[in-house]
Amino acid sequence: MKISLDGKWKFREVGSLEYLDGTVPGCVQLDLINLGKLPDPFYGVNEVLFYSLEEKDFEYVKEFYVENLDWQVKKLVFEGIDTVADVYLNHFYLGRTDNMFLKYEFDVSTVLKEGKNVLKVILYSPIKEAERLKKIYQSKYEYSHRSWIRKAQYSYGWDWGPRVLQIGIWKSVYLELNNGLEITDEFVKTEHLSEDLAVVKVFAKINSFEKPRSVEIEISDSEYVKKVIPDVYKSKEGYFIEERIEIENPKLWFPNGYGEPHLYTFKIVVKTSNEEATKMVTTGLRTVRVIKEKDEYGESFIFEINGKKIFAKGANWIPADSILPRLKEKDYKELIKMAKDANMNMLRVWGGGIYEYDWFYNECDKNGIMVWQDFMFACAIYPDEFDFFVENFKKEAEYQIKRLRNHPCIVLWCGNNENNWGFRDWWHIGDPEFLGNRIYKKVLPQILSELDPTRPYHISSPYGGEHPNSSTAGDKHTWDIWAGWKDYIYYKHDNARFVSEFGFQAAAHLDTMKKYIPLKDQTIFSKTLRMHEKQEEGLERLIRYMAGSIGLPKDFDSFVYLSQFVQKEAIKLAVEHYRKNKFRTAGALYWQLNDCWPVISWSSIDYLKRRKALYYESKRLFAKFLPVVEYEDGKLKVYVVSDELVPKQGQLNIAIWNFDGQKLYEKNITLEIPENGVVEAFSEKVENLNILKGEWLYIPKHVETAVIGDKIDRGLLESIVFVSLFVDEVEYENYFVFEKPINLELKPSQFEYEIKDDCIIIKPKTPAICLIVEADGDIQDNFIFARPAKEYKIRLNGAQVSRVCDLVEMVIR
Ligand code: BMA
Repeated sequence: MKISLDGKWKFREVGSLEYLDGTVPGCVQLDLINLGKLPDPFYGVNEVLFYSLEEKDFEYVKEFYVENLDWQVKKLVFEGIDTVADVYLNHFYLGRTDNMFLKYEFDVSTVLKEGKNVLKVILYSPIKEAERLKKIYQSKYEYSHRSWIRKAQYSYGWDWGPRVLQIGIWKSVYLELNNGLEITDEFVKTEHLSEDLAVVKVFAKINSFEKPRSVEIEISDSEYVKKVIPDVYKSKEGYFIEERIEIENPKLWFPNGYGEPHLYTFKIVVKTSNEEATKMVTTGLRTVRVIKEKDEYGESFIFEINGKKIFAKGANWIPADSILPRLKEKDYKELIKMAKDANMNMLRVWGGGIYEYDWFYNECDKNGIMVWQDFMFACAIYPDEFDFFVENFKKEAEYQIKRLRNHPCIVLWCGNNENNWGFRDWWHIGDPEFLGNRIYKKVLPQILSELDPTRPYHISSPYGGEHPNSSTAGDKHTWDIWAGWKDYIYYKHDNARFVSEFGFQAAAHLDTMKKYIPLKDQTIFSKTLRMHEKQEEGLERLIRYMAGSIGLPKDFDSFVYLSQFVQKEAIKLAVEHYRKNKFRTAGALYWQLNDCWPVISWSSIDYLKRRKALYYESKRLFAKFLPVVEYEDGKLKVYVVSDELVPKQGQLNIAIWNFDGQKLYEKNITLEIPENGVVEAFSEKVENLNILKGEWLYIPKHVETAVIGDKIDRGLLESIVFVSLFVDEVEYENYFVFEKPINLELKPSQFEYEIKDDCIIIKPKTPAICLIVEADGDIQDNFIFARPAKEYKIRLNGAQVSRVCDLVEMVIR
């Protein structure tokens, strides 16, 4: 039996006389906001008001009543405490917690009373605790505060996140009362998988004072039921089952875009003379491996699911709030659905956040989203030279692996984020024995070999090859572009084997920006705006890339839109290149899907789950078929990338227009598209496209030491190419211009629109590189490129349109 201790608690700062109303799950920050004692930290510069909390200690108290103590086992369970705390029940000291990622169970059989009980949790400042540890464990290395405490690293402030050091009981608390019967360590392991047969092994440990009278496993999905009576074994540690089960004609779990992510439920029921316990495991049947084979470029890094090579398409996932207990199942449902709708098949749970809530993995299981799961270490050296730290982490790893290993969505465990790259290039310490490596290279492989040998383990992200961030093997984080200020055109030179991070910043949705930035500060360089841009020289980069791509904005609104346009253009170029390079490159996960507060960041979905231009573009970029247009060696080329596992026939239309609205060229092609590959569908010299004018313009170009004029035919600067590919009656579109927008002879688009039946229908008379529909809700598509002679029908989902504008008119010319 479970007795929940969630809900109302009392809390106070240690030393204060007054108790306030608090909530569990929750945290000090959230309680103070709810009480009106502190404002919303995300508005304006309110973040700074929260800094002083991190130096303080807090006490949470709950009085509760228990009626019946007639149980043999009485446990107090904390699903999660953030982080350093002492726990007391009825003034008896139960113990200390020091890891946010652990579940804590205390035996309270001798202290729990019938009637009134008082539970007290004293939470200590994570900063002071880090100082204390530093003093005790004198080290020659300078570890930062955050490295000492097993706590979400982003909460100390990140280059997209505010500094909000959450302190509190962030997950549920309950009493677990029983007579000793419990099912633990359940693990459904696929041993063999083919079209007609799956062989799985079901493991579970049964804690019981007596030999169970009966154990049953029921395997089911909506159409299938099978019951098995497993043998029960006894060992020194207790009773357990290890049953081999065959499922004929199994339905497999497939990633998004490759079939249904089918799930089975395994229900384990155990009975003793006086008790019954049930455990449900919902899982999917699939195989996974990373193909690492030597080839002409180095060594491949290709995910293979159910025997098929999969190009990984998706993004990096960060915690969806800086105040975690605000997150609810609904948030995860919405965000994972959005990832699925954007045709993503993989998310990487990045190591500076948290092992996500169950909701996250459940939704990924259901939606076919593969998960690259980091362990929670990021961008730092960690004190694993000390056994206390390693022992603490071992418990964390054991708990989290057991908690997560039944989720078919998880396809890879990864030791950390960027630390091995850091050893080499940031801290210049080569490949040390400690500082984290003891965990990544020794502890984790060992624990995983025992607890979950079913998935590959990767030491770090990035990792592989001679250099941790190499292009010849393993995965790579491509940051010379954006972080390194390089032009985004250089994505085309990135031949990494798997790009697990690359990204470009943009402002949040305009409405989100306006909601959190006070009106008077809605200017590009206001201090407030700069507090909502967390990367050093982030705004400088935004301006640099705008200037290099399209030009500077006329006003604040234009700034928001232009930033989103540039972000989407840069990522478009990158993803097109990476996908066209399949399987030399076998994955493209952009940094980052989501936000934890309203900020200018690399995300495609902002904190309020509003879509940025990149989100809409992602749907096109990650679709099953992608037509890519390039201008190479004087030729216009169209490639078609296919993620379909069988060959297909397609109809390709290529049309070139000038910005005045004249069609200059058109061609229709029927083509055979190879399975899971790339084909060159069209190649023609520009001379044969009826677009050249024989009139030269000079565009500035960097040659050797100076920018000089580069001669280019005016026709190229006045043209825009639209491609439309039909496969199985679905249209896949793209557009292409011969130069960056800043060099083009752009003209504002002429278009009309009407609103009918909850749709907006846009009818362009002349081409547009980017039309923006301003509406007060989430509409089906936006930031569209548009050609004449086509109507663009966009579902409004009930939103009201306030205006439709052309991005070209937002630029200072
Ligand atoms: C990588 C990530 C994050 C960071 C991002 C953007 O370094 O792993 O640590 O937020 O790039 O700079």
